[in-house]
Amino acid sequence: MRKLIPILLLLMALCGCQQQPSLCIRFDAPAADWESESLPLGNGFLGASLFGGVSEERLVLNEKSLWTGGPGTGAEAYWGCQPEAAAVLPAIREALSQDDEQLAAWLTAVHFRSNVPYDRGTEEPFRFGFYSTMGELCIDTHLSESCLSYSRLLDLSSATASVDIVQEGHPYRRDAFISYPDRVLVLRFSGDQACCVRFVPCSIAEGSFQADDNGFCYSARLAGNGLRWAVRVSALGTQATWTEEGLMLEPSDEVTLLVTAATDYRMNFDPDFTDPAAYVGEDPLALTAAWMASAREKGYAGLLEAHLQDYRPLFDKVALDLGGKDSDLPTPERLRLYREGASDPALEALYYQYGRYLLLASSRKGSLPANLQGIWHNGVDGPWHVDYHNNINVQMNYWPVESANLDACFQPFEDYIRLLEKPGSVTAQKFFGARGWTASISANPFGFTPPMDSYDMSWNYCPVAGPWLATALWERYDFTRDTTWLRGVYPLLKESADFACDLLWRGPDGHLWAAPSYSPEHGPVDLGTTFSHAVIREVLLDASAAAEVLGEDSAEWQAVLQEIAPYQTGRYGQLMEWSRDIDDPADEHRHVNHLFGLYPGHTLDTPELREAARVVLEHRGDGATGWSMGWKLGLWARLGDGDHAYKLLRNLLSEGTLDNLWDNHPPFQIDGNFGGTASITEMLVQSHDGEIVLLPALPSAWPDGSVKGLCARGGFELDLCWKNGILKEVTVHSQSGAPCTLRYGDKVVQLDLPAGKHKKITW
Ligand code: FUC
Repeated sequence: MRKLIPILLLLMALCGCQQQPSLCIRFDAPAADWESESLPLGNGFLGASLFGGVSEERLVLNEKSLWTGGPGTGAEAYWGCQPEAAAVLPAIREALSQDDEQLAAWLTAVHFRSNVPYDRGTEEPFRFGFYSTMGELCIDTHLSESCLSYSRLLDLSSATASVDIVQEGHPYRRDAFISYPDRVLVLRFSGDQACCVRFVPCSIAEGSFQADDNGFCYSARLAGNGLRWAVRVSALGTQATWTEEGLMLEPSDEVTLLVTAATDYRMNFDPDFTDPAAYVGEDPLALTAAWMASAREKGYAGLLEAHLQDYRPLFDKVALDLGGKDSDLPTPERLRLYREGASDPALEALYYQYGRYLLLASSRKGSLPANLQGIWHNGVDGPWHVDYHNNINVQMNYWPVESANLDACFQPFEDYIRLLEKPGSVTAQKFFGARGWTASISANPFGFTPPMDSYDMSWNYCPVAGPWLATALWERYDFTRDTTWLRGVYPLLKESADFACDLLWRGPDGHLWAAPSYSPEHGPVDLGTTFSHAVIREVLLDASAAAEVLGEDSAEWQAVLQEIAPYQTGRYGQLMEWSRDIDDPADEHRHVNHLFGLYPGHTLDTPELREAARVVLEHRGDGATGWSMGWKLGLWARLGDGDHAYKLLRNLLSEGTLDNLWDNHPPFQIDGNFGGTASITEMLVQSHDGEIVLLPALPSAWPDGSVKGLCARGGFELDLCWKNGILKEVTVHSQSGAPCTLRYGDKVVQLDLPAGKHKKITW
């Protein structure tokens, strides 16, 4: 075997399959700024951002359910906030059919709003609520600020962070990780450095400290909704004494701090709308105590082993090599050179894997889904209350979940949809007189689904938000072919399709229109925006496909699909955003929702429609917010234009990315990271049109490379290897046993692989 290794390496190099570069985000100084320089760790529930200070280590701590607001602030007022707007729909539709957009817009703005404001300053208690940081963990050390060498890094392959400091000839090291199986943050100090540990709670906490087993516990209650939460800190490897100044540690060569945290929030899929305690669950003191006792028992080595056993198999499912060399340079320096035009495909691969890392760290079974900042937040409240935005953001968070082989992260998204279903059925009924359920733009963990109290339709009116969410359910099935699971989620999809049908209205021309509708955050109120129709098409196709798999009836949806107003091309050759040809070619608005049918949907499927979509992309330009660039990257990939997609990737990394590689809206908003990862996947493999297309948008910047473990619809995993821009080899692993068609350029191969088998094809 030994003799074979050099030959194997040579063969791999010849075929462009080099070894995966090491995947680290590196800094050569402590973080001076949380947003751009801290390093994120997480297990879906608990998040921490590490600063790596020399004389004082600092970590911002988050627990994803630490939310103000909800029915605990006054159940009656919270749930009884939706007017019977449906009665006004005929008048709005009549106005639209008379081309009286002004009246239609006025009636919609006045009636399609709840009485819940989005602006925190306008009511007390604030019912919608916001996500808040728990506080900061600060560890004083014996070290002085001057050091001989310093390195701080986040290793994506092990989900561990480390800090290495050399001072006066002595090495000091810190290692940190957050374990999903043990629900604990582990922070080890090697070399005698840590001396005092303090927890500084966020300013809205009302709580108290108590000494605990070699540590302390802070337990608190939020004013307003009464949410209870607790943080426990405990030291291993030294004697620790709780004092008023903090937890004092005896000198020791190795100290491990353990942190557990929880709130009493519980997801409730069937809430009683009159119960202020509808979302109240287990006692956080008991939970954190149990996790802590077990973590202390396991010790550092046992916790690390369990963490790696959990994390590594999930992360290692995908390996990506886009060529180029890994670099020891600090990441900000690499980014600086990149912004100046340097080629760094290894940085692009790192960015890709970072999106996978971040989803694994912010979305694991049992937790709420990744929010606008994933799980990481620094402060009381934050941009858009760090909530769940249903008109692109939360969906984009989950775009890479199947294609980039992250199925372990999906469950929170399914749970989120379930959280919205029952309250969303009230919204569907009251606002639209419709069956089924839906949501609006902003949501919270307490099932908030109506539009906000605002006359500004631009951000609070989006009735197809629910159907857009529901399309993720079919996507998961289509990738996994897990029919038992599909049976369980089918009611959510069916009810969403029913809602979509009821949202439509037969217009004067005989077609069905989503009247009134709105192009997200862009307007104006319209007879039927392209976006709304595209989402409705998608959910009806998805529900029909699911019905076929399960032997259910889909006749109504099939009939409606035939009658929706068709896509229209306007005077510039553009795909029209509205029912009227009012698009402005100079408009560079960040939302490109009317291209939903190109990506993530799949109904812009003729050469003419794709050309019309291309015109829109040309008009909108290659800039905008982080998430917008992440989306455009995927849209260009779907058009098969690898070089233009690559241009968007460069823009995203250069202009929409912070030094710690977090996506920058600005401010930090995580969706662009996930959109970036999903869209890079689209450059390498696509499977939305019934075939698996290999390297559909390979840019000339990546002549040689390889990828292992990308997923395709139908239940397949793919390993690819290319050289000089040409596919050399593909291995197809079948999980479902379904037949598949592989396409590379004009060449097509049909495969009929039994489940569990794989086949390698040399192209
Ligand atoms: C949508 C976007 C904004 C921002 C916000 C959180 O409203 O239009 O750009 O991303 O979500």
